[in-house]
Order: sequence, then structure tokens, then C-alpha cells
Amino acid sequence: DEGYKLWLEYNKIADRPAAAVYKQQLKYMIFPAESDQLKAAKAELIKGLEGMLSMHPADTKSITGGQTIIIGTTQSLKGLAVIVPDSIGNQGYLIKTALINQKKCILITAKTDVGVLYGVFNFLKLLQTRQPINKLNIADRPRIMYRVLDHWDNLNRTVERGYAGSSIWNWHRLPGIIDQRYIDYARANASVGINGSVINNVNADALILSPQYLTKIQALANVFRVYGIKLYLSVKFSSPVELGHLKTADPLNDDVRKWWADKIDEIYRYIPDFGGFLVKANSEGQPGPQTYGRTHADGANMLADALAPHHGIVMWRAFVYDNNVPDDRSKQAYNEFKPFDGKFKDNVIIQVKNGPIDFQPREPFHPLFGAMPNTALMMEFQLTQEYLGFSTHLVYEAPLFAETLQSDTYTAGKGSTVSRILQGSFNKKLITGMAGVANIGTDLNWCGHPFAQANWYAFGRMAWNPDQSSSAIAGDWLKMTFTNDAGFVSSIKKVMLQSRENTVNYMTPLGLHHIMGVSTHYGPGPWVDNAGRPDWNATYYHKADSAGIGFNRTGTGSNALSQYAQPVQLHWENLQTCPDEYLLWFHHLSWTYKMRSGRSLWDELVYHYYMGADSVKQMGLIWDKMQGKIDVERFNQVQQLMKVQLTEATTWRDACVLYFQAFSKMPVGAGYPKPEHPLSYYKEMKFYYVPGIGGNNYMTN
Ligand code: BDP
Repeated sequence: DEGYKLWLEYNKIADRPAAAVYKQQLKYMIFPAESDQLKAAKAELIKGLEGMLSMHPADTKSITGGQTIIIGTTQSLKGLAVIVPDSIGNQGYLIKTALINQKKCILITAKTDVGVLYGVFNFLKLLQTRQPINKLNIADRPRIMYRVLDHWDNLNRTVERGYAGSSIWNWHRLPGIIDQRYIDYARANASVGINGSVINNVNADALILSPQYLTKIQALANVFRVYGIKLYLSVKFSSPVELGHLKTADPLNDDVRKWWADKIDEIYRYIPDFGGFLVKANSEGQPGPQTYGRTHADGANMLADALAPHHGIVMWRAFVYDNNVPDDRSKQAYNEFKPFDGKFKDNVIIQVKNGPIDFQPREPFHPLFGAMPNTALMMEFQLTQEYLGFSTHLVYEAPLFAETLQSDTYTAGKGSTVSRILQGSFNKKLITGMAGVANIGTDLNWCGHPFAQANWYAFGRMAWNPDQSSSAIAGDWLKMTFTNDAGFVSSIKKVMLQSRENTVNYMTPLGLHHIMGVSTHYGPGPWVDNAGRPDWNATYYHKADSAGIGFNRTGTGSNALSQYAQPVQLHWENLQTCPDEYLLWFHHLSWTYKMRSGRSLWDELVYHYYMGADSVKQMGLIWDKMQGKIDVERFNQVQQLMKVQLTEATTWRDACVLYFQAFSKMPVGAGYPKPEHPLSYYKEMKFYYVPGIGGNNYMTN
């Protein structure tokens, strides 16, 4: 098994009595399917039942015996007078054991076709995870409106920060050839409720808006639509100049406004349900409204006005920082965006990364969450493991997502979690969204590492409901992807839940951040001090010297803490209460500073680095015991990957400990194995053609 089928394996249920119980309840099916979406739902149900139970319920039009599964919208099941709770909204569904015409049936229904599709996938999940289906009553709905994957895919099919092969969009063969992958991609997304896809890189090529590409994009949109997924495009702000040959892209210029309005009308002629734009502007060299002396609000609102008549939205990114601004990089997005609170049009949503720097293994939540009560904000998580060991490290990211989502911003008092802000709980007028930077490529298993699929899956589940538990999601994913073997699921779930913390420990413990190799972001690089910009240097972030280590972001330092609500500020400012996890993010402390554990800061740092690398070894030992429980292909693949991960984790540990030791001048405890090489060896390690940076010539950060 190469893992192509993702979590939709639909493997035969080997436990015969259990299979028989399911089959017995699914003898007949009433499933009127007229629309493409309902047809897709029906095909999926049949595929799932054939795979798991080798059966195909008999299609009927009316209830004759019991054991009938009835599926459809309230409209298509009119004759049965089905009622759904209002709470499921337009995209939710109801799965219920019901007595219809005195017969016990299973009912899957919704107000809309896409709701039925979600209901079917969730019904299949019950079987995939071996839940009883004789007493069902599940009403569910998404808590977030826009649940989108952002592909950083270039037109030449390289993928920025992609570690799983090339872009799955085969531009040369589109529109004529519809690769089966497009369909399976859409199925997988729909199965977890993802309803949008931004198909191209935020560092966008203006060509994407040319008629030649629009024809190709239309073909993709036609596939996505069947699975309830809207297509979005990343656009380059200067497209009117590059594509339209205008002299300017000034958002207040009439010709520019007309150019965009015409272009948007044109797009909607190709794709009537086009979703809208994602824009990276005035960030890392990209053009934007500031290039023309205008503001982010001017730029976003101009596009929003043109999209509004078609019900499109603008996702405008807040990932901005400028090395000409002599201030802490972590403060800049807040400083630039907060003044515009309430100034964006209703169909603009500001896309904010989970933390204030850039998808590090651990960051505190972004201070913009909670700071813009009158502005729609959406979360941007990164699924692709740019800073998490690429696709050779097993890192289950759901705990990272949950950590941010459950952080309390205190913006409207205690309990103002990021999750509630994203759900629009404090301002019902705002649109809501969550984006994940995709980790998908042409690798047979889509994501490079068999376990990286879990991050795609978990993202979808959390975008649907940000308060779901990482543990429950991991359990479902393991069962759906590998096996229901209880021993396997419980052991490997523990491994998954611990995996992100392991990586924090061997890369950036105690609040360290951005100390990886320059530009490639591969491997350790705490010594980097000569990147293109000061704020791309590792030394800018860790500030290690003979006196100590850490970034002082308190009132005596950059005062980034002042961007958080007061209770948060006080909590992190006070060394008595600041959690170890964020210590060096907010404080510069001496090497001998006494930690809660009683160890010195230096000893604590060493302890974490060694614990991180050791936990990878432990993970490998657990995996070895799983032999025979799953297919041999994926077992072997993961086993090899864990060995690579151990080597790389050890390199991280040794390089960082040696590097920081040069400042602390303190010994490493006798019990710890000695690094294999001197510091100079790690500094000189060279890596050629590192994946994830092809096709971009600006990339030096
Ligand atoms: C950083 C990446 C860079 C992206 C940028 C972004 O290193 O490749 O273009 O973020 O999000 O994480 O725009």
C-alpha cells in the first residue's frame, strides 16, 4: 500500500461478525441523486460500502422492509417529510436512526446537496472507525465559513516549501486531461469539509490571470464544484501593469480599478462560482498598494469592490515585515494592520499566521487575534513542514493548531480564545475562515511522509470545528488510514501526540525560534548572521552572548508584549508566571538563571535538546514493534524515515548545544553522549538542491 488512498482506504472489515451487523442494517437504499454533488455522494457511499463490506445496498424508491438507509436533502426526500434542526445551517447534516413508516431506518439528510455529501462522508467514517450504527443521532455543522487550502504551487510546477514532489496541477495537460488526482484531491478535501482551494503560490505570477490559464483553471473548478469546493487564485498586485500594460497598479487609479473589474468579470464568465483572491502585498519584495503610496485597506477594498457583485471575497495577508523599520519584526504586522480595524469592506478577510514570526515549531499566538474586533480575521496555519523537518520528520501538527486555537486573548475578558474569535463569536457580522498551507504534491502518498497526511486531515477537521481534540482526530485518522487494531492505534496515537513537542525540543526549545539554515530552512543554523537582511539572521532572534540568551520583548526590550491584552501581557512578562515554553521568546536571561526545575537555564536547554533527540529514538523503538500490524510498504517506509529523523534530530541537538556552549562556556552533563563532530563540522555542512525553493529567485529569507 503506497498510501495514495489517504484516509479513504475503505479496507475490507476483517471482523466478520462486525461486518455482518453493519450489512444487516444497510440492505436497502433510498438515495435520489439528481445533481452532480448528490451523484458524487452516492458514488462515494457505494465505493465505501463495496470496499469495507463488499456490498451494494439494493436501490429502492420506497420503504419496503426495515434496514433501509435513506439519503437526500430535505427537498429531494420531500415525500418522507423529513425535518432537520435549524442548527445544522446550510452546510451541516443530520445522521439519525429514525422510525419512518413504522420501519427503523438510517437517515442522512441536510438542507443542501453539499450537506448531504458531508453527511455521507461522516457516515462512512463511522464504519471506518467501527462505530455502532444502530442508534444514531448526529447533527453537525461547520463553525467556520471559509475552510481553505493554500497551495504555494508555481506555474512551472515547483512548490514553494513543498516536500512531496511537484505541483499536482499539470498545467501543460490542462484543460484537456483531467487527472484522477484532481478528483481524489477533491474527494479527500470534501471528506473533512474543506470547501476552498487557492491553487497557486502567494508569490504569484501575473500569468495566472491570462485567458490561457483561465481556461485551464476552469477545468479544475469544474472538478472541485462537484465536491463543494470553490476555487480561489493568488494574485499579484501589479497584474494591471504586467498583464494589462497599464503604467501603474495604484488601487485608486480609475484605469486600474476598471482593469480589475473587467478581469474579475472575465473570471466569472469562466467560473461562475469563483471564490475570490488571496493577496500577499508589500511583503518580502511583493508589490502592493504601499508601492503606490496607498494603504493595505485601499488595496484590499479596491479588489473587494470588484468581487462583491459576484459574491467573491478577498483574503488579504497580514504577513508583512520590513527590514527598513527599525523595530522587532514580531511587532510589525500588528503595527501595520491594527490602525485599519473596521476599515475593510465586508468581503475582505485578513489572513493572519498563527504566530507573529513565521510558522515556527512554537510561537505564542499572533497579537492581531483579539486586536481587530471590527475586522474579519482568518487563521493561516502551515501544513507543509517548512520549519518542522520537511517530510522526513514525523510531526503531527494538531497539537500545535490546538495550542494556538485555545490560547486566551482576553480581548473580551477571560475565555476569549483565538478559536472563538475565528468563529466570529464576538462579532456576528464578520465572515470567518481558516487556511492551511498545503503539504500536497505528486508523491505517491501525496504528502511525502505517510504521517504528513494526518496534518491535512487534522487541518480539515479543525477548520470544521476548531475545538475538536487532537487526540480524537489522530485516533480517527489512524483507523481510517492504517488499521483499527487497538494496540496499534493506542501506541501510535501517543507517538503522534508527543511528536510536535519532540521536534520543538530538538530544534527550538524554551521559546527559541528562527535558528534554522538560511533560506532553505533546512537543518540547524543558529550561527547565521550574514543573511540578506538582519531580520533573516538567526542571531537576530536568539541574541546569545556571554551574558545569556533570548529576545527581550518586555517593557525593557522591544515591548512586543504591549500588543497583547493586559492579562496576557502580565502573565508572560512576569518570570514567575511565564511558561518555560515561551521563556526565551520574551526574555533574555543569564545562562545561570534558575529554572522551575531547579536546573540552570543552560542545563535546561541541554536537557531539552537531548530529550528531543532521545524521544525520536523511543518513537522508533515503538514503531519497530508495530511490524505485522499494518502493510509492509508503509511500515518499512516509516521505519526508514524515523532513522533519518533520528540522524537529523541528533544533528540539530549537537549543532545547537555546541554553538550555544561557545557563549555559555558551561559544561554538558557527563551523562550525555558527546557530539560526534566539532561545531565547525556542522557549520560547514552543505546541502545542494534542497527541496522547496525551486523556481524562486528572490528567496533568501
Ligand atoms: C515563509 C516562507 C516563504 C513564504 C512566506 C509567506 O519562507 O517561502 O513565501 O513565508 O508566507 O514562511 O509569504
